[in-house]
Amino acid sequence: MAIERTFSMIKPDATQRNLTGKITAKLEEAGLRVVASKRVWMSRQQAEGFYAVHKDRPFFGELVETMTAGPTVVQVLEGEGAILKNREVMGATNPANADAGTIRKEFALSIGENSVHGSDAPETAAQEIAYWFSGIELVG
Ligand code: RTP
Ligand code: MG
Repeated sequence: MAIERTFSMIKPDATQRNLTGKITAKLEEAGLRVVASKRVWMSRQQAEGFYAVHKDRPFFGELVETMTAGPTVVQVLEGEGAILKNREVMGATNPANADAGTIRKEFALSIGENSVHGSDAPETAAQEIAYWFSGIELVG
């Protein structure tokens, strides 16, 4: 399988509970390498832009509120099949449906406060990485 890069975000519910290290350790244990990382308290405008694909969904307002409620850690992860692997380690969007051992099963509070984000396809991974990082910030 090819080496890929994917975009990952540790959401405010998790940074506020001081889970950045524990979540990053789970990503690393799965074979993903952190090639870029920074802490960002996103503005409403940044959150609305990042989640523009969801702008007509009923939960959009709540999503923007949740994502601007505290700092996030934005990361780029690299590894074999990184996009799918990250989604597997994250677990289902709703933690009630997440498999044992996944980040969301272990740490998420609810569907809105579900601790992590991960890109779902190569195209979105490229877009999301470029939204938060410039090329020189990615150190493989
Ligand atoms: P993500 O994009 O954050 O990695 O999560 P995902 O693919 O598993 O979920 P997605 O459908 O893309 O939804 C994005 C985020 O919106 C929040 N959400 N709330 N209240 C609701 O019904 C609802 N549905 C989705 C979640 O925080 C989800 O991660
Ligand atoms: Mg998504």
